[in-house]
Amino acid sequence: MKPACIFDLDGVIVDTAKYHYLAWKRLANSLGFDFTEHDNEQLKGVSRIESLKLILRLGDKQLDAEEFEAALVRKNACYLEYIQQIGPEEILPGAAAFLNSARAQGMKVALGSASKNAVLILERIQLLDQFDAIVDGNKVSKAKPDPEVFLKAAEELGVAASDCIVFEDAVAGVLAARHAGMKVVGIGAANVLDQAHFVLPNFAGLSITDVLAKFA
Ligand code: B16
Ligand code: MG
Repeated sequence: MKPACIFDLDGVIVDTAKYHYLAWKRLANSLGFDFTEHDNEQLKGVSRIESLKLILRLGDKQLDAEEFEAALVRKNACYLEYIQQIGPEEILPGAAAFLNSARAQGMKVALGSASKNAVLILERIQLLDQFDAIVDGNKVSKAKPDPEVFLKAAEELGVAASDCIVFEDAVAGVLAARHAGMKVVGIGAANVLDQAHFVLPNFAGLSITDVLAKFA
């Protein structure tokens, strides 16, 4: 069977990590501690709830259940303010052309993202109609590195997990793809994403043919 592609969103298709960072920083500051860009690295691919737990640990801060829920709502409201401003110019280098190259080969394409805002972001960057299936944080109950998001994407596409190639920028996401029994291409730094089959710095100048050649 023809392989299918499953793309992570934040950090693979679009650069939204900086907006997550700004929103979490504002929340942390309002709770009385700082949150650095370095800390933010740990949140890549991590769900909203797990991200807040991690941030509170970093700030040595405890919230009761009601405050925790309110903090999640505040962070997302702030993130949405940033997201409303984005457009296709925020698509990462080469990502749209790469996606197109897979579709042009007749390959099925899915999104596999932890974000509950994925559809809104795809709308804003005008790529919503480029996916045969979209599995996001609203459709899964277990966060990456659990394989649920990618297994669901394969199921929605009607392809076997072993026929899927996942593109991921986060360690948790690479592990999720591995746990799903899929091939995985890391997008980012090779020393960080060392569990991927191979790593590309980004999609610039590449097409799906280059990736398929590596797996041949
Ligand atoms: P939201 P991905 C992930 O998206 C982000 O990398 C991560 O930083 C974020 O906390 C998570 O989505 C949840 O996002 O708050 O929008 O639901 O990389 O899996 O596409
Ligand atoms: Mg990501």
